[in-house]
Amino acid sequence: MADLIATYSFRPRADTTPESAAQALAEEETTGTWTEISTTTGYVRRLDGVVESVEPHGNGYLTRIRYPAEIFEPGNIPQYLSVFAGNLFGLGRLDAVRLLDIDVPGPLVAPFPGPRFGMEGVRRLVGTTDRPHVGTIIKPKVGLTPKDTAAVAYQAAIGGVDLIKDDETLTDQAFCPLADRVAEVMDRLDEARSETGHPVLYAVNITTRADRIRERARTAIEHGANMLMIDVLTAGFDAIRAIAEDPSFRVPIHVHRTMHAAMTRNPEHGIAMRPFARLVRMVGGDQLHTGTASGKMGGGPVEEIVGDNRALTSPFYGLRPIFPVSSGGLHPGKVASEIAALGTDIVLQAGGGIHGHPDGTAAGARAMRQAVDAAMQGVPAEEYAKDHVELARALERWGASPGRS
Ligand code: CAP
Ligand code: MG
Repeated sequence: MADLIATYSFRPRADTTPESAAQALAEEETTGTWTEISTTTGYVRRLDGVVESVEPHGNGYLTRIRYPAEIFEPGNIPQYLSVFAGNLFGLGRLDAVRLLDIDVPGPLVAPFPGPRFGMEGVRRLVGTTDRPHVGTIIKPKVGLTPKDTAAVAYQAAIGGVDLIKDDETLTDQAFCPLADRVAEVMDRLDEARSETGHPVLYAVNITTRADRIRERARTAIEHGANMLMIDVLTAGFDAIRAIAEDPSFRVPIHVHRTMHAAMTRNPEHGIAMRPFARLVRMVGGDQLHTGTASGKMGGGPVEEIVGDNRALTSPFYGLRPIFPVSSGGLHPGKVASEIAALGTDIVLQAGGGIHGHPDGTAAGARAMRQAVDAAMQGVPAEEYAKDHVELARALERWGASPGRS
């Protein structure tokens, strides 16, 4: 079986050569420790990590570590992470180290369900072929009653969004019980669909303790949910897998990545988004936040996001391509630059950028759709706004600015 190759950037401690720093990493994550030991018998050596390469990279180095496939328990993602994203980050001989990517061999991908819907399946549910999907997040993040949540959802739906999601901190609090919220929202979305003919997905946030995630998914679906949302890094990758591989749940999964910036943001130390993107596709996420080219979050360089999105959409052991989600500080004036940078196989999500529209949520949703239509027709937003009042009002408020918020 082919081995797993992990790529890291790193800076060795001043008194350590790059080669010995890389070797320390390989040993720590396989058969070694900080000193020679007498208990490592010969046959164990087949599990030694191997430093495949060390080369200069920026103001540090790049190394590729080969982890013998046998060291991994097939299908056990927590154990996979404990190897290629474990103790190494604390090793004293490295002043900084960042996991950039993982090349996972087929037999270690095979145990996972992969996406049940993927991008094409989600497009079929909404009835699109090639344009970006427009999503919104119910705002304020928390506090609205189920009925008021549903009223906001209705406005976004008649304005033309394809997706409405809970925010990442809304789950099943007393002020907005999940079952009531789902029932109210789905009723209002049915009402909107009878007026517009357009199906809208509502991703209800079922994030909860691991042993209750299935029960919560069942509650959501029993009350009419047509999409589920999970905060993957706070709930765990297996929370997604538990839903994706359960045949009784036949709705797509929207994956939020809150907490990621604690690991992804520092360009010198932590874990880049790409390994997370590959793992989310393996466990069965249908769409995943990967950042914006011009939003509010201090994301990495755009080419890194493009590469992360490619990890979601390129051929990967037959797993369906999944939808990248661009979200955070977006508004109609940023749609053209997002599409120019990230393409049209994308979900463009705006919370403040829809609910903050001067004429309200429905107008904000219409403005986002108009901005997408303009970009798809190659017409500058300012030009298109001349006969699309909602877009004009959004540009008056926020401008058409490609730069980050
Ligand atoms: C966006 C958002 C999303 C962020 C997450 C928020 O709201 O709902 O959680 O996009 O960041 O809470 O900020 P706004 P990322 O549209 O009002 O900014 O997508 O990078 O994971
Ligand atoms: Mg949010």
